[in-house]
Amino acid sequence: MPDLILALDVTEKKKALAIAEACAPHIDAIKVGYPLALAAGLSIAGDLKKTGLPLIADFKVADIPNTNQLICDQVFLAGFSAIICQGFCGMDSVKACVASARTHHGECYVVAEMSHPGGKEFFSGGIAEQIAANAVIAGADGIIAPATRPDRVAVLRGFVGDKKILSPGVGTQGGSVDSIAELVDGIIVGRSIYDAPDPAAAAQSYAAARRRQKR
Ligand code: FNU
Repeated sequence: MPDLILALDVTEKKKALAIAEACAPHIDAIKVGYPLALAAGLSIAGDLKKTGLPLIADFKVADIPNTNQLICDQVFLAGFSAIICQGFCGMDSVKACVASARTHHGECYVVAEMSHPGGKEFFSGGIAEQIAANAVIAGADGIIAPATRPDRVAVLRGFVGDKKILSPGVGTQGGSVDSIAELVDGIIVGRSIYDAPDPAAAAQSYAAARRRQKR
């Protein structure tokens, strides 16, 4: 059964914390991206830690190795347990993120292919496969691959073996739990939970849906 990860892209700090607390019993981790981190500051990690859930920083880190390492160090020192980086900057840049993760006993995930329609423009044609293979060689904990294209996730699984695949794009972007759950280790859901009239109920129903799946 894959984890259910809440993408908390809510820019009002109070609202974000209330949604996190309400959804916490039904989810396995919280993913924070630029929208919330820029609105509330990195200290949001300290506030969200009160849920007791792992916190994933989705900053899609994409710089030279030294800068990547400096960014990741700050993320882990703030209390996050995992970082998401881009893979297209090359193996050395990914390795710097992995090294920071190891130093801080955290995890590192590499975006292999993005879930939006434009994600097909540059990630197709073998690049995503190469990024996935590099992620394994760099010692990353796993990759990010699109729930909007389960066929692509199946292909990328062949490149990462037992490494984890976390998959965004379920709900608002058109991906479904039924078509992706058996292929991945984590399902990332944002708007379909936090914009729902009752976010906790929405989280509960996504949790139940992925429980019906085998993996
Ligand atoms: P929702 N996200 C994504 N596609 O959607 N990190 C990717 O390829 C990727 C991501 C994030 O659509 C996106 O930034 F690499 O509201 C957002 O935080 O369910 C979340 O996953 C999806 O949000």
